[in-house]
Amino acid sequence: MSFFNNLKEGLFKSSKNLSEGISNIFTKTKPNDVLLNEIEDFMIQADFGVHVSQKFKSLLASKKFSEEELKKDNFYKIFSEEISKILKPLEKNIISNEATLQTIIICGVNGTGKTTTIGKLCKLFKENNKKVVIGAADTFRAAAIDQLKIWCDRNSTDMIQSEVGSDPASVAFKTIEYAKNNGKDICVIDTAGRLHNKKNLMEEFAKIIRVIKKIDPNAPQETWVVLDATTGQNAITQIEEFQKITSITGIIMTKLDGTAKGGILVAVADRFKIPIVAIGIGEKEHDLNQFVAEEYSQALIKDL
Ligand SMILES: Nc1nc2c(ncn2[C@@H]2O[C@H](COP(=O)(O)OP(=O)(O)OP(=O)(O)O)[C@@H](O)[C@H]2O)c(=O)[nH]1
Ligand SMILES: [Mg+2]
Repeated sequence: MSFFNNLKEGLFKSSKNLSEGISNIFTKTKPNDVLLNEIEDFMIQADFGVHVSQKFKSLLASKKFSEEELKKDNFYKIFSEEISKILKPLEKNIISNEATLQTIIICGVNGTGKTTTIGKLCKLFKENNKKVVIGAADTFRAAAIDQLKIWCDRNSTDMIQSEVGSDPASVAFKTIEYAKNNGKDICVIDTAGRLHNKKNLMEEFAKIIRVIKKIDPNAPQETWVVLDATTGQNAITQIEEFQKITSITGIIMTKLDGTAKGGILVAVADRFKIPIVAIGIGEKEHDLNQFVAEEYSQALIKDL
């Protein structure tokens, strides 16, 4: 299956909902201002956020597209081109070409898909001949460590762990130490899902960042936040809270296969201008795609 078909299939709900909704708007001829308002409302419902929706409406209004130009098929083209313009500058490669050890911390609130994403990353890194070690710094639950271990074993990837309840910062430290001593290219640290409004948990996250600098002053080279697309606009608050602790260098949005509202990625991109690394479109190990703006923009609204 081609990358594009895979993406389209993964984004099925999002694109079906968007395309159908837009299609319904275009069923009757109506004055352009009514049409534009309906498009704006629809985009807000699809989680593109107020700002992007209004901006798009103004653009359509200012360009004075003729009724002919605003026919459904042509609209799809205009729409995906504009969305792509927002997303394009934010494309970021999952695999970096840096020669030095890259430590990637994965953060995010409970259940967004952090551990699963790390599992998928293991596979991808391995396919790209990267030497990887994973740190199980979610020490709260034994199940969390076991879950990560399964993914690592499946991809013959080393994993550093400690007892349940031990200090996550110390696991992170040991993982980087191991990476340095064993010539690894990439070190990925899994962290516990934390409610972004729980102060002590956020402080603990800050501690991980502080402690790893003792072994590598430039670490973490990357801090990627994993967001669950089905939580909608709440993703905005989550980023704001994590950004108070450290600078977020990449976004991975998961569960885009399970939502009818793929617009949230565009809302987040427009608001924060944080690079987008990858998108999750399923629970299996191959369900992680490098983020490509144009393909995402097209898959979001293509005729099915
Ligand atoms: N449909 C779908 N499910 C996903 C995706 N990514 C993760 N999941 C599922 O989401 C659930 C939670 O995933 P985890 O990886 O355990 O999430 P987590 O962020 O590590 O959770 P905590 O460690 O408890 O905070 C699991 O059932 C995953 O299979 C995705 O892209 N699509
Ligand atoms: Mg987890």
